[in-house]
Amino acid sequence: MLTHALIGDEGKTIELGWQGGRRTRFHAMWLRDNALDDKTRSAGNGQRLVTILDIPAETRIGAAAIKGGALEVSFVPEGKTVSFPAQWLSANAYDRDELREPGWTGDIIQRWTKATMQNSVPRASYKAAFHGRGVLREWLSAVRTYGFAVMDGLPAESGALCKVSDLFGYIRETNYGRWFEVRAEVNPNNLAYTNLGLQAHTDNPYRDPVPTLQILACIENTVEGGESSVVDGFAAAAALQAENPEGFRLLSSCPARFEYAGSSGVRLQAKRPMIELGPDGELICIRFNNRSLAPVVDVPFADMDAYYAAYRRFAELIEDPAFEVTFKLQPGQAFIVDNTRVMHARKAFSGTGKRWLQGCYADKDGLLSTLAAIEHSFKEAAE
Ligand code: NM2
Ligand code: OGA
Ligand code: ZN
Repeated sequence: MLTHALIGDEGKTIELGWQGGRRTRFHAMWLRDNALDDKTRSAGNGQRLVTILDIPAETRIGAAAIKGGALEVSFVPEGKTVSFPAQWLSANAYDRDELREPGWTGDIIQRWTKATMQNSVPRASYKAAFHGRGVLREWLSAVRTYGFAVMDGLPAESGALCKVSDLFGYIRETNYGRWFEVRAEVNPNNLAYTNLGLQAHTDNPYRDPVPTLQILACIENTVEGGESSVVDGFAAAAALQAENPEGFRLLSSCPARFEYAGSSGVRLQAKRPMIELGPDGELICIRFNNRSLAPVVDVPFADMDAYYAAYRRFAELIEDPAFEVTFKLQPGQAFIVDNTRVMHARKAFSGTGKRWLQGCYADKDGLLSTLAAIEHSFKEAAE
């Protein structure tokens, strides 16, 4: 509920008062650019019809009034009057003064450890998710909040993992194929295709952009060992930052190098930090993979000792059982990880029995889009 609108800075800004005492300022230029009228945005698809150059640089607010739960603003020199719903203004307010520490994440992200996660692994049956939008919403929402989820009740057959990606988006095809067989091979082109244990890692850090989701589905698993585990990289990074801020700073500000050149005709290379922050310090991506780390050459000589100490400590935290959630995939089960956040590992397995997994990559933008669309439709239905 708006209580007042006060034009300031000779019309360059406006201060809005809200019931309860909150105040939020807006700029005339910002409001004009975000006008909701059908000359500014297409009524059909919501896309903006004008460019910044169509808006006069000297744009000011000439007059403003609160009218029935909306703010009405007249812009000069255009002489254009636009109405902004109060709810829209509240949802899009940018006038905040809280300072965010490097490594911050949004409220939707919840970090986890073994203690908080082992007995509450997010899980859905494929049938229930396929037939029920509510179940699918919960499952996708768990991927957004925790960075992983398990799905069971899939057919234990080749290609079943595509049913999982079909629920929300599209497979990202790579040099490994649309999907790949994960089983012990003779002359493997990747250590994943052996019976060796794999340290917790994110996949394909040598790719830019990295695949942001990975799905691993189990068709057969009668070996001894071969358990899967997942580790919240955001939780491990926060632990590193808490005990060694300088180490966190080095891993997040110096690029690492990653490379894969295990099969002929392929030389994938990327130059990215192990802990990536966005321009506003938001923690956005973990890249961690001992098999694919290339010589790191972008750390100042004077910092290399400290860089390696931080890398070691990060690895210790990632291997700390307190951060690790473990399960053994059964035929017909799959799990999905946010490959920008949650690391996955597997224990070594024996030569007797058979272990056959299939994996594929997909992308989080599509998953988040499907989730947002379901949430939007549920909200509309409730209104
Ligand atoms: N595979 C399973 O990122 C990696 O190199 C991990 C990827 C071969 C597609 C393994
Ligand atoms: C992979 C991988 C784990 C497993 O293929 O990327 O990490 O359980 N595999 O085999
Ligand atoms: Zn992997």
